[in-house]
Amino acid sequence: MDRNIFKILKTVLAVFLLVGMTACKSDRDEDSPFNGLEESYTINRFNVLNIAANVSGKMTWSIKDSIISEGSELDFISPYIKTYPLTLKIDQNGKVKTYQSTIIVNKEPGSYSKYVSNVLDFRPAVGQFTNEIPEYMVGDTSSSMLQKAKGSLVGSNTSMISLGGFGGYVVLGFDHTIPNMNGRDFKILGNAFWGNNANEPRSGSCEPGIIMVAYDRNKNGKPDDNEWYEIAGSEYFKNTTVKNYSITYFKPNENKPPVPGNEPWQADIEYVKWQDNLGNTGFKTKNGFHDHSFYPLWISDASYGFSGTKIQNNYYDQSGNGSYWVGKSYDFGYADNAPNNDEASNIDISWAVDKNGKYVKLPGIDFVKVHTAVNQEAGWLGEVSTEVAGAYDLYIK
Ligand SMILES: [Ca+2]
Ligand SMILES: [Ca+2]
Ligand SMILES: [Ca+2]
Repeated sequence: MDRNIFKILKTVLAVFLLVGMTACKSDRDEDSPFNGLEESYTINRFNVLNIAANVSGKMTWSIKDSIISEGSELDFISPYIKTYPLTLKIDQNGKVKTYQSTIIVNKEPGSYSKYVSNVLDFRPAVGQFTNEIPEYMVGDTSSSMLQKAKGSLVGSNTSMISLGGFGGYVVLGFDHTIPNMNGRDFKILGNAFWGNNANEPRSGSCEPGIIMVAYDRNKNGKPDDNEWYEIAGSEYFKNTTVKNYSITYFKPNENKPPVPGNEPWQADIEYVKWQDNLGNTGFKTKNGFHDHSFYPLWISDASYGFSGTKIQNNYYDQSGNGSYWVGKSYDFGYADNAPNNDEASNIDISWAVDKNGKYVKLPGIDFVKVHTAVNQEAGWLGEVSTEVAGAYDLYIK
């Protein structure tokens, strides 16, 4: 009996000791000093390597002489198959420790596409090319229209889609992370072209679209709400730009008697009613060149809306008599705002800002969203509507 009690006591004691030791061990781990970098890290190109130094102090991560991060975590990405010498300096109240490592960047298995690999969402606003590119057929739904947008935009052999007026958007995905290197990183294809007025060389058919970018930080294959950042183009910080603009379009009754305007092309000047959050309201005109619904026919709701950044109208009547309208190209940072072979169609991920307009440092991006940036009708040309004809990573040759 006594011996048995002793045995039980011994076991209980051992359990206590074990629990105590485990507790001590985990306590010690949390307070433990940074154990240094691994001897080397291996990552495939176009993938982000994350290294965290869980210790207080001022960090400086560098490759040779160039500082690549000053945060407690390093997000490293490279488009090159290469070995990089990595140095981390940690300054704790003047006491500096230096750690060395190497990052080995390998080629990915298979090969990545430089082009769009997926279209995740497509929702055009009201427009003369809505229901036309891509073409709506009876029975189409938002998911079959999304498939059509995919057919247009995925891969190297693309055709364009139209986003309609303000707010209409498309969301594109890539099969890898487009790295944010020095300078511009990716291109969005549109159908912009220059006009023939030598006094206005950078104007013509320019229908700017706001660009948003997302880095898939949580690696769930989706752009989450808190992963989106806006590319601050040349107009972003100007007081002519409206952040958080929103507009609602009301589904027209296609059988109502039209109200023709003074111009022969104005088939119905009271066609689609709209209102915005600035107290403006009006009608979008039905253009006689397009005899079909301008409201997406797969959307049955009585109204639908969009919100986002709106920039100043860029079209004006150059002829003075309504015959020749041109759009001025903005300097940088927009889609469908300059010809595809112009530097202005290339985008630098470093232009990304958060909701407060503060620049963010992204290692790269996995998703791009484009929405039509202006709410303007340019005479007989109709509404200014961004077209998207694909996109590509500038680092994959
Ligand atoms: Ca860049
Ligand atoms: Ca995500
Ligand atoms: Ca266009």
